Amino acid sequence: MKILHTSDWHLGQSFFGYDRCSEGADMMRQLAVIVADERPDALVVAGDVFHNAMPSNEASRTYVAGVLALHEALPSMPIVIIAGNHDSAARLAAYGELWRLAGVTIAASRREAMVPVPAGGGMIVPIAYQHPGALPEVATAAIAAARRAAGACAPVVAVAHQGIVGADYTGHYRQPFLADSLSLAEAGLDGADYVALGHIHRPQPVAGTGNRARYCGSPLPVHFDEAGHYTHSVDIVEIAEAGAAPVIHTVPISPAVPLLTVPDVPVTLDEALIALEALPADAPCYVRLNVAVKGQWLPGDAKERAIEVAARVTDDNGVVVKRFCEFAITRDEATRADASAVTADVEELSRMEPLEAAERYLRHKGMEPLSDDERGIFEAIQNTAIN
Ligand SMILES: [Mn+2]
Repeated sequence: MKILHTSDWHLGQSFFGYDRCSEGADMMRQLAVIVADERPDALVVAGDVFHNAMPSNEASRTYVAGVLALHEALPSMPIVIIAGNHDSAARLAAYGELWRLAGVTIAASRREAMVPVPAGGGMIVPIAYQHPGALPEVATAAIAAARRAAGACAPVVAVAHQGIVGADYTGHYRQPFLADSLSLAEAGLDGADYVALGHIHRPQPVAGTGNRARYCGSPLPVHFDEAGHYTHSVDIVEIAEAGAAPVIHTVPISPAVPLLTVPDVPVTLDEALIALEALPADAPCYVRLNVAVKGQWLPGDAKERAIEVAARVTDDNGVVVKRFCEFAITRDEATRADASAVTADVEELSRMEPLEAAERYLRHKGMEPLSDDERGIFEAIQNTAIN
């Protein structure tokens, strides 16, 4: 049994005001080529198809055209898609019946999780994202039912969207709540021969499982911290029979518009602007400027200056080529020490007035202090809470 495992497409992401649909379409064209080359028995998408619960028309169109092209690349190949935490399950499932005509199974609810999809002599169990409290019972029952239906020798693959304890979130665009993480056994997923996981954007096996459970990672970086540290890719997974160790190889995906942090090390604002100016202008990129700051703040006109430098090069459609997005700020030693002095533990925080918490937060982030008006709002809140 050979499957193509992908997840976390995040179609329709708006990135600092730029629409990334065309990059998603390009990624899906690369996927279609991989499908034609590898001829897998099934393609599984382990959740976070869309970046938002309410994707734009353009994002929906990108998805429909892309999935249809994947189907046309290998019409006999079942495609199994589950909802992730970013997706609206109901919205994703709305056209489920229509998608069946193209060999696509959309699992967006508990009921659909119970219906395994036969592929390559084995069974695929789609388990849509759900509350970690509900997951174990659903997953255990679904995998056991698939095992019964498949017979003793046929491999069973579970597809799920869940944080698993011990996963490496380095570079992930958002730290998860640790309470959401379960072990593979706690999640009810340990009965499958392979667990195709989504949720974490860095490709990796689940520690201690060999390669029996893996995050394939997002095919495109969703945030600057995910770019440059590792290669984004999809996985080809081959399983000989039930109980056999999965054999994995990864196929890289190249982003149509790379996310660049410029330069590699923090420099002064002036030096960073020179580096932005010097970037090649033959292909579009997103840029985060890597700036070292003495004292608390960047100069007030830093953003305007960066936008002005970036705006000097546009493509034939008038779109800026070097898309300045934000600053990565490194503070000098003295400022860092000051920032650490404003942190508080949970106990201390629970006793703290909102005004003080807000002021400490702003100091910690190196942002400007509250104005008198803003202080007034906090004081009003505090007085309301007391009365
Ligand atoms: Mn995701």
